[in-house]
Amino acid sequence: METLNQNDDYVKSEIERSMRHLADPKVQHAIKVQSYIRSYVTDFLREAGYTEIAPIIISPLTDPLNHPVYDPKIHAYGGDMWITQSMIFHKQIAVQELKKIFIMSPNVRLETEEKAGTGRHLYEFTQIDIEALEKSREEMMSLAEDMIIYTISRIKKEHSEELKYFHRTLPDYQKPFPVITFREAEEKYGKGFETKLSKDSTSPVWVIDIPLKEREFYDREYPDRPGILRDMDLIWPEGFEEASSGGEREYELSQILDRIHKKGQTEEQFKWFIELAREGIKLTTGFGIGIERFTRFVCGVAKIEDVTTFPKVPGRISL
Ligand code: ASN
Repeated sequence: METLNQNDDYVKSEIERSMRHLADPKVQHAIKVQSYIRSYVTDFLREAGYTEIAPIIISPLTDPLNHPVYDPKIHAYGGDMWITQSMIFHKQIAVQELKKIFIMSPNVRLETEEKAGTGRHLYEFTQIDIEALEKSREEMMSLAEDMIIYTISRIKKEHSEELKYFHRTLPDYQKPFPVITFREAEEKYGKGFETKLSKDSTSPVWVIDIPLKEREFYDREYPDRPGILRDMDLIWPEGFEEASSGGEREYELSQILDRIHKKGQTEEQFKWFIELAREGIKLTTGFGIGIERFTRFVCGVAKIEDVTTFPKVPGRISL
């Protein structure tokens, strides 16, 4: 197979596409909205006592994810490192000392080609990733609600011209957002309920108690409900689907090992984290919200590519 990034015609057409994209007024307006969202969520978190830490780009430890992606592995210095898929473990470690943190965290997830047309997937994106020490899931859900309400209300107040450009009206969402358990959602909407739940909702809605088989190993199990986790996803309304995922984290070594085995993963893959857990870590809880998805929702646009400068659509090598 010819390597796409070595073909001159491909490079030329991609550059032209990038230039057209950047010149598109819709894209320019959405990028402004993204910039306001970045500013308001960080204002809110600093005010709430959270410290911003710098993103990690490469490490021997990253999120395994619970869905198949191409391996972003780099071989260097006689060992393997991964490009960050999420900073989950770094959050959990840093917050032991810093107590309340957030990161504007660029993530690379080399999604498979069939995700190209979803309107929701980019293989490089940024999430605002938040973690706090010894807080409960419910406390963090409340923080997320305040953050979203604050951000949307500032955009409505200070940048109504941008919402007008997109013919977008956003209600004043009320706290607490509705909550549905994973089981209730499956009973009501069937398997893979996210699209239906999102279309059926007029407010962001929480899905809680997501089972282990649907998640990575690191979220915390209810002590008395094996296989059910103290975690939460936030779903945007109006069909915009997933906004956020998060949960309380497992912190006891025996639980962490048990979970890695149950998920069919190897201790070798997580030895840096296992070693830390052996030293002793405390309960932490957090979540991450995709900035591009947040922007897509606020602008009400169909394609996530339209809210960012250099979109990386799965399957395409792009600038
Ligand atoms: N940021 C997410 C969390 O805090 C993890 C992820 O992005 N996979 O749970």
